[in-house]
Amino acid sequence: MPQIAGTFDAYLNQAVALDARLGAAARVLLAVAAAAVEMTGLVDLGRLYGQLGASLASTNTDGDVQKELDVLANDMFVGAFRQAPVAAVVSEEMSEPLVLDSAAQLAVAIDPLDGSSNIDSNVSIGTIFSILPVLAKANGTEAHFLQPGRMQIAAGFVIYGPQTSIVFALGNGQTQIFTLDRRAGRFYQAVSAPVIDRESAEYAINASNYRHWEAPVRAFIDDCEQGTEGPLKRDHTMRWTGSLVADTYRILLRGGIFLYPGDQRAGYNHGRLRLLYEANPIALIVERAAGIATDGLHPILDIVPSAIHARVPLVFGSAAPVGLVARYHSDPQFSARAPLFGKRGLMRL
Ligand code: AFP
Repeated sequence: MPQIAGTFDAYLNQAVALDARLGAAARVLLAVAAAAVEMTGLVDLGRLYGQLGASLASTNTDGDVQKELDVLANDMFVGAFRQAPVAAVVSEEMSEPLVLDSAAQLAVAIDPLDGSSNIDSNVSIGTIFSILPVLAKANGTEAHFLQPGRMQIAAGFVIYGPQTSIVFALGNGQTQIFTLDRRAGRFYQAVSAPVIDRESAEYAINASNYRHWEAPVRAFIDDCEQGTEGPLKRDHTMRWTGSLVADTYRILLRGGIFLYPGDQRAGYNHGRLRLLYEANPIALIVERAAGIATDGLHPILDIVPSAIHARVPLVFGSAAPVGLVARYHSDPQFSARAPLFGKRGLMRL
């Protein structure tokens, strides 16, 4: 008889029973889960939402116009946070922080629908969230969000794919994966405390940007491509979904390294991904699964944000390759060896 999986509520109740200070964050996680169930219903429709939504909007008594799914996702999650102890929200969809209950204890940063350009190609997309304690003394609302990611009380993401799952870490706990039983509308524990393999020969990067990368990143990818004939002495494989949550979920379950480095394109010198509501949540759940997350060299969770929408280069996953990339960045002698492999044509067989 298969073990009946524990429910999301039961996990949260147990965590709060062990540490009452997690009560407020648990309520925010319940709000995320409730909004995720609602979002699943819309994401499942894909383009049909556009048609059905338009017809619904035309019958809507408020005369609501048809909204892009990512704007709608923002409204949905902000609405859910109004029912939870949330003092303020930062969102990729809002230029400024939104104050909710100024007496509440938590500040939430969110990417309501990451990977939204993938909706039309039916690729998994997600909602990424970060829960921080408000500061006792803050010079303005933004100050609550300019804390290093190590201060997060909880963080994670919802992935809307073949399954809808919520992947998170709460308090000092290890990463957890709860999957939605659509029939019951409830989340059940699917994977408890996944451990990212220390080694991996699978990397995720948008290889079309090769010519824009800095030398250490080019050198590392060159060495991966050279497989058994190169300095890493093993063949590699590559995956790139264009969806951060999908790549993260795969790495949690089978290892790998994800790289979105800074590059020489205008506006990409700090990469594409945002520190507050993409890199920090991903870094927390990766570290709590025995992985590593850096900006190429330094731990993501130690970085003090310069602004609420600041971007950061992001390298995370299996400890060995992420550590190796840091060495390519930090060790001139080591990276000096690598350019011999990095120049197209030289040393290529
Ligand atoms: P969108 O939300 O615009 O689809 O971007 C998705 C994303 O932020 C992240 O989920 C992917 O890992 C990354 O961008 C893909 O970036 P490229 O399109 O430059 O490969």
